[in-house]
Amino acid sequence: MSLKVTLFGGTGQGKTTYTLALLYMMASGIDGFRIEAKDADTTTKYLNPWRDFVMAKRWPAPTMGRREDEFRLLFQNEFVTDFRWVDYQGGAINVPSDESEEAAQLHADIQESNAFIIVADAYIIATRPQIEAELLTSSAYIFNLLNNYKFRGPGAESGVTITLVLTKADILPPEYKADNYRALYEKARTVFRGVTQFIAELRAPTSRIPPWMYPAAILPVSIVGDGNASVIDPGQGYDLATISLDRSPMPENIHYPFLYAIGNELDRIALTLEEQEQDLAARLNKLNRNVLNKILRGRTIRELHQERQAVAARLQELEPKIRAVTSVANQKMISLVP
Ligand SMILES: Nc1nc2c(ncn2[C@@H]2O[C@H](COP(=O)(O)OP(=O)(O)O)[C@@H](O)[C@H]2O)c(=O)[nH]1
Ligand SMILES: [Mg+2]
Repeated sequence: MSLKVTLFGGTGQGKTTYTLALLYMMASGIDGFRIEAKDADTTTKYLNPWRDFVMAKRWPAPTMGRREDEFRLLFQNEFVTDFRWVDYQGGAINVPSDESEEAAQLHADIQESNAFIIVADAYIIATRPQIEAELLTSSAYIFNLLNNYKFRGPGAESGVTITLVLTKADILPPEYKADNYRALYEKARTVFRGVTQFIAELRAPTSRIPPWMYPAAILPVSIVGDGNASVIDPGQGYDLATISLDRSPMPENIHYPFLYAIGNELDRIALTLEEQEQDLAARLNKLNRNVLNKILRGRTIRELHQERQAVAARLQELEPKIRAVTSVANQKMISLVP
C-alpha cells in the first residue's frame, strides 16, 4: 500500500506541466524531501518532456489516457513511503464508470486516494464568465466525484486532504494579482463552491468531524514564472488560451501544495489509519464491483489491510521530523475557507 495522490482537473488546466515541473524540482530535493522514481526509465520519461519544455520552449503534449507512476518519497534520505501519482486525460471525469474502463479506474483512484490535488486554470477563473469557468475547470464534476467517494460515501469519517492549485498565475490580469490575489481567491471559491461549502460546514462549531480530518487549502502557482510567457489568443468556448513561452521558465510556489498534501496526510494517516482499517471490508464491499476490482488488483481485502497497517506504523515513526518541514507549506498555503 502506498500513499496515493490523485491529480484532478479538466483538460488543459495544467496538470501535466505541473507534474513535470514538480518532479524535476523534487528529483534533486526540496527542504529535505526527495522523490525517486521506481526505475530509471520512469525518471527519463518525465525528464525528457521537461527538457524539451525548457530548452525548446515546447509545451508538453496533451496526456493520452491515464498515467500512473510509482515513486518513493524520501526525507533526509530516509525512506518514507511508496507513492503513486495519477494523471489522466481530463475526459475521464465526465463519463460514468459503467461506460468506460478509464472512468471506473478513476473512481477507484478517488476511493483509494489519501490526497487530492485539484488543478484549475487561474486564467480561466479570472477571465471567463463564471459558468464557463465552472465547466472548463470541471468543478461540478469534481465535487460530484469527491462527494460520492469521499465526503458522503463510506469512510467519510476518515477524511482526506484537498489542495486547490491555481495554475498559470503568471498570465493573470493585474487586478487578480493585486492584494495578494484576493480577487482570484474569491472567484476560485465561488467556482469551486461545492467543495468550499462542504469544508466550511465541517469547520462549523457544531460539526462532529474535527477540522484536521479535512485539511483544505489553495495557492496560485506558475510553472513559467512572472513575465516569462504571454497570451497569444485568450481563447473562447472550448478553446483555451494559446500561450507562448518567451523566456526560460522559473517555477514559482509549485512544491508547497505537494508538501502540504503529503504533510497533512502523514499527520492524519498516522492518527487514523489503524482504527479506520477496522471496517475496511465493510466499506469496500459497498463499492461497485468494477471499482472494487481496480482497488484490489488481485489482492485480498486482508492483504490490503496488512499493507496499510505497515504504512501506518512507518508514518507514526517519521511523523515528528516531517511535521517540522511541512509546517512551512502549511504557512504558505491559504485556507480554502476564509
Ligand atoms: N502561462 C502559463 N501557461 C501554462 C502554465 N502551465 C500550463 N500552461 C498552459 O496550459 C496548457 C495545458 O497544460 P497541460 O499541462 O497540458 O494541461 P493538462 O491537460 O491539465 O495536463 C499548456 O500547453 C500551456 O499552454 C503556466 O504555469 N503558465
Ligand atoms: Mg495532461
